[in-house]
Amino acid sequence: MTCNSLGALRRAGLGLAASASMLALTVGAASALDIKYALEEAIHEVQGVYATQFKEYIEANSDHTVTIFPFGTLGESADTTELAQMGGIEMVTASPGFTGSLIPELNVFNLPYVLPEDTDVLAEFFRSSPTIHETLAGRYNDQGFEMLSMYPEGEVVMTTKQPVESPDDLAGVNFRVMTSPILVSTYEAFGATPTPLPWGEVFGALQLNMIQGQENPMFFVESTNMYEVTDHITFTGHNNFTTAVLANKTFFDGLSEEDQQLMRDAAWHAFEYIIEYQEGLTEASLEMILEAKPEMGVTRLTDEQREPFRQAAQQVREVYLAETGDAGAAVLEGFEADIEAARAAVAE
Ligand code: 6CS
Repeated sequence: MTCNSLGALRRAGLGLAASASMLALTVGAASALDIKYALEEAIHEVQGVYATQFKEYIEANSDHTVTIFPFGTLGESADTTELAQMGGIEMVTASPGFTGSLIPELNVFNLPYVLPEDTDVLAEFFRSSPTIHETLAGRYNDQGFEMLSMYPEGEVVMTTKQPVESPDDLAGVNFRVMTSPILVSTYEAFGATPTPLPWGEVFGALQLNMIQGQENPMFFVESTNMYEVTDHITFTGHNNFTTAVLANKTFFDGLSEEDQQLMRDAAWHAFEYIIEYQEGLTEASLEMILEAKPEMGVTRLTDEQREPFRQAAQQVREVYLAETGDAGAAVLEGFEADIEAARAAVAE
């Protein structure tokens, strides 16, 4: 555990609480639990809305409680993921944009132009994909996590200081990416100078012009006021933001079968809620941005304009395959087959 994580534990007064809850599990006590659950976002943002649904379901259907720690209260994503892995907290939301560094095959979510754009197909894919629920769930197990859910958070858009219509427009742009290395490869291939940073440093770096661009779903661009420090939004259609809801595996394995099922039911309940919650969210968030800043530029790339970005995506796919070998190739193949199956199911 890093000093940061230990510091975060101490700041939140969790050291003793964590050991006590682990001890209760080891001696098999059936007493009510308090499940500590850390997020990468604020309580009113998508991860917070999901977590609130999860908490309400658990608390309505058991004596257990869930305490949510929104972004910042226990540190950055790397800190909270490590806390959950070590058992200092029981649950965490951890996005492949960060955890792709820990589990290389998760970078499949970060590959441009792989996930479907149709939101019904996308939801069905996350609901039913064996590659997610079996193969990748197993990779999370190897790292000490039980994967309870993965869900999309919205189409990723670029926000920049200058308009972007082609990779040439990204030349010389220091573009912030999350810390998974494949995102560095992506923005290199897109023509920018990628700069991996934890979330907490992004607003200041844009304000100081140390970076000139970043990517995120529209709701997040609005809720974190990214539009105050960038002037153009570009819809490139290259990805949808994915996140994962994870429980510490030792904690989860120590639960009764009934409580394990309760956790899974709560996760599915929150999944369906968050899919519905996001209907129209991108458009509503864009409207709010344009109300606050009417001069914000908005570009939707045409198919023709997307083409060079799509071609660049091929390079990134090669990097992913070189870095993940046969295991990564199987995940990508499974992913594409599952997307096709979701497309067929939605078309029925
Ligand atoms: O860009 C990021 O780092 C953040 N983006 C979202 C949508 N959620 C959390 C993450 O830290």
